[in-house]
Amino acid sequence: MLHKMTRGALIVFEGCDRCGKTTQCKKLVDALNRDGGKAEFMRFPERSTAIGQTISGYLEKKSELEDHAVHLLFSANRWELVPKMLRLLNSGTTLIVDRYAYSGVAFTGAKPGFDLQWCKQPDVGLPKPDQVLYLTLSPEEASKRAAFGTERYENTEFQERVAKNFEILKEHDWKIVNAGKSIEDLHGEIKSIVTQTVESSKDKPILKLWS
Ligand code: FDM
Repeated sequence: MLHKMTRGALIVFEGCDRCGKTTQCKKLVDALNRDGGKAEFMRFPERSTAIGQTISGYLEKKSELEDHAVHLLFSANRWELVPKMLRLLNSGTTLIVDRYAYSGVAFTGAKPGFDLQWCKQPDVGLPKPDQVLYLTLSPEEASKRAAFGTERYENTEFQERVAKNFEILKEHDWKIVNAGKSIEDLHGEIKSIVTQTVESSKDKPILKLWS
């Protein structure tokens, strides 16, 4: 008997700096693969491409770029990965993605003179996540963690403006997860949410973001 191939789910992690997004993404990919599913880790910016290398130089403060121009590069970096994302999703692989268009809007929108509506436009039509997990951390918990690094945007004042933008971008179906707990407890909570999403997305079409 022929079985219809079911698709993978598009799972996006967003949240503040140092809330443990990357650690959780990687643990989740390992757990899903161990359970017999197919899952892959992706992150944005994806620094390995030509566009990604330009972005990386900018984040490392090795180069300067005009704010609108770099915003469009971050978006282009997502669009250039869309064919790969769709290929993987349609072949049944769940994608666990560390940052996506919401970071794009929240970060650029934290710069003076930027309007969130303008910021969203270049990402309209990207594959829409089946689930966004938004990791939050209280300022007290955040201050207990390692200090900020030296990349662009890594300072308290900017991050506070970013957090406000995430609050505005947040949609009713986001899962808000308090990251102020142990790695294992957080992982357990996330895994149970994502396992349900993987199941419920199987027969649904992939929708388009913000359209
Ligand atoms: N960032 C990330 C943006 O400004 N725009 C974007 O579209 C994306 C995806 O880049 F400061 C910022 C957010 C963060 C930096 O850092 C990437 P990490 O530590 O590699 O996630």
